[in-house]
Amino acid sequence: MSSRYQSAKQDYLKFGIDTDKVLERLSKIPVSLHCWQGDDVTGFDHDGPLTGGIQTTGNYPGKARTPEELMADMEKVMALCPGKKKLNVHACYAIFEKGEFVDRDKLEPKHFKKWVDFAKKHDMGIDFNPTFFSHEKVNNGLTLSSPDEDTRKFWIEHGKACIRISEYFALETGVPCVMNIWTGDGTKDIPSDRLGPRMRYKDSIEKILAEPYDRNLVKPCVESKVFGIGVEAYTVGSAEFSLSFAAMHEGCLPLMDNGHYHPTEVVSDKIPALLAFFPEIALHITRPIRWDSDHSVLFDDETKEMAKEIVRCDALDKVYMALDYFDASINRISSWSVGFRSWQKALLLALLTPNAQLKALQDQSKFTQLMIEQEAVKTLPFGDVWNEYCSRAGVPDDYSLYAEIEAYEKEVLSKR
Ligand code: RNT
Ligand code: ZN
Repeated sequence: MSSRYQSAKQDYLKFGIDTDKVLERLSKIPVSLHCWQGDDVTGFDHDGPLTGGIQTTGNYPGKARTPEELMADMEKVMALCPGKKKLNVHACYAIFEKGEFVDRDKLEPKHFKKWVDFAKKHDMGIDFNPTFFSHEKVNNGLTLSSPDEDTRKFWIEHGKACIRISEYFALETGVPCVMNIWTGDGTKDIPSDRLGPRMRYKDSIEKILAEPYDRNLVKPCVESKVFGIGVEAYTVGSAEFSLSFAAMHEGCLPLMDNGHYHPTEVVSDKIPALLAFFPEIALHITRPIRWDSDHSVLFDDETKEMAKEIVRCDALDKVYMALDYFDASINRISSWSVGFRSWQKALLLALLTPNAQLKALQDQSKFTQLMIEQEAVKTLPFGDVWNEYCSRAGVPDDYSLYAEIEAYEKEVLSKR
């Protein structure tokens, strides 16, 4: 234990915070690590482009091309990041036998057995996502909201298959599976009917959720969005639509992705708003720059604020936290790790904040003192506690991270 940590521990104790307890607690909070950062959201079931209004930009060398490469890269990321991980898989990452192909409406648990083995090896639960994009049956940009009944039927069947796979994940791992429904459905230009697609989307999700499943094992979510690339004028699954759907369907969670709102809106403020109504909610943690650009998460103000709200609301077991970014312009392992580590830092900072004292000042309307104390907390020796956390987890600190990533690039990525 470093002398700097010893000294930091005393500083935090003055605010009534036991850093050892905080480190212990943080190490047990699961955060979903998305498999799709490793290959630019490509997956293994198609050769076509990434669609659905999302985009990865950049072509840094070394992208994972096979399940083996992707899993090896994830293992590297996990070895570089402190904290408990959960695995987040998309349906397009189904792993087929040689020569086998199964379309998305017919996917079965067996196509994800290798992911289960991988999760078990690392003692992780699994979250899941039907993939309603990058597929020839996306019809004029529409899937679950399509006016074409065959199209809609296909995607409903895909959703149902994913419920069954989610339940399989939960049964195999012993950890509930959060299954997130997101579609990029929408139109590029001004629609002449905004209600029709939403009514069909609503009906489709209801049909998907009519698939029998154990509510304790599968946690379905609906993710909203403001707009996507090529779908600028109208998004079927808007914020109001998705939130209302979740509110009206018991057991369905709203999922907020912090890249999916107007630039002056903040998800940190929405978290306590939803917690006033929902027993559980879900998050996609990303970093938007001017749009839903999905840059790697950093230890920036809004990231800190979101973590603070979850901790302050005593909601660590009510908020399912998943990362969702894809940067292909830099070393992908680095993007992945910096993002995961940044969210760990944000949670750590939140847990090291004397929230009860600060809340009391607000409740007593002592706003002068509140401002001073909120500022004082910012310069506490957080970095020393973070370094101790990394050291206890056996992962590199921020200063040695690059060397490890560089070595992996040299030994593994550059040979692809
Ligand atoms: C897209 C949504 C969605 C996807 C993933 C790959 O804007 O954020 O969650 O990023 O499903
Ligand atoms: Zn998302």
